[in-house]
Amino acid sequence: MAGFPIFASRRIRKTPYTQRVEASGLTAYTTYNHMLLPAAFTSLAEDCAHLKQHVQIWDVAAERQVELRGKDAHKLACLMSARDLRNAEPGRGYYAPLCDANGGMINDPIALCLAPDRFWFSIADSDVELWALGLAQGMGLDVEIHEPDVSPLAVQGPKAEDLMARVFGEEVRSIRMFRFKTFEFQGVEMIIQRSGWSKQGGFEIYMPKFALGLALWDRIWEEGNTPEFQIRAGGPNLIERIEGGLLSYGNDMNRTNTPLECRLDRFLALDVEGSAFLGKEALLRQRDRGLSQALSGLKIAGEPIAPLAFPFKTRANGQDAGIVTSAVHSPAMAANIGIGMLAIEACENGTEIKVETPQGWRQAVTCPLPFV
Ligand code: THG
Repeated sequence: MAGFPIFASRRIRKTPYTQRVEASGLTAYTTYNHMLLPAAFTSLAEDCAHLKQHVQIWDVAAERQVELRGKDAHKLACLMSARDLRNAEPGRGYYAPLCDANGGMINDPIALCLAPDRFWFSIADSDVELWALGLAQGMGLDVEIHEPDVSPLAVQGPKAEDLMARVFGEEVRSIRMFRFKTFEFQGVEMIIQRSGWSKQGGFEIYMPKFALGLALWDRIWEEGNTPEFQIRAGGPNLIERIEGGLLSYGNDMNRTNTPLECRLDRFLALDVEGSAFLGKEALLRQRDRGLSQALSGLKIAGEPIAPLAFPFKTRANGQDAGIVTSAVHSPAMAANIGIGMLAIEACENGTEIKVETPQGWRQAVTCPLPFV
């Protein structure tokens, strides 16, 4: 696969942090919600090793917020979310699969309850704002929907809490998982949540003013650029997130998949009496019928594979056995690890399949997620 440059344009939005990211050794971008998202700095493997030891600052402004506000905001949030938000509490975030009427996944955001009549969906890569606008218009709901000027900046890694306490005060330590509190930076209030798309711990700052981005970055950098913290710029890391079994919408699943196929059962309000979200009936029917495919982990034999050209084809017993949606070599596990949407028979732990990698057909064996 040749790599071709992508021309910059107004349709691929810069973030408040782009200048700093590009001055911090960025080597690869991806795009997400029509915005730049840093994908690699030194190398995936070195970025991953550093993330597990120290602390990193991540430009995740591309995790855009879709705000629902007004009389019917809660009603619309509950309709859109397959996770039960009927008793959502202000100050809490909820990992919330969103489905269409057939149970197909629209997105898998974190839903933040800001107030009883105000929600943010902190979205993965699909146009949730348009989906929400269409639903509200079609149903005649009284709700304002927009994408606010909010650009998350993540601080991730085992030293994240100590660094954040230096910048925002000891109070940040009291934030529990997925909860958030409001803090002030240069006179501007911002939400800080204990969250982030890694398993190494950390926080996300919902920075609410584009023009303040560089000052916030610089303040964190100044505090973190010491032998104690050894801060580096980073981003969601392909190796670390596959090891941890974090799913990537658009890669591991899309609207042709249901959250049951994605093994997200524990986040679904299927057995909650009175829940009435879009896709509920379809998901109940699929659960009764049984799945024909599902996400599974897998280990791929041989030399390190290139994380390119997804999806990979698979075969088992001379038949198509589904696709590998993401895969990479993990130095820590000394193995090629991946995630696949595989035929249900192949999902049984220990099933041997064949996988077509960029370096040819390889032997692979399925295993549960997460890997670590
Ligand atoms: N943070 C914020 N917004 C986001 C993401 C984020 N938007 C895009 C994307 N990431 C949304 N998708 C996910 C997917 C998984 C998780 C969070 C967001 C996640 N999952 C944990 C897991 O699966 O182990 C735990 C979920 C739970 O226990 O509730 O963290 O990262 N702001």
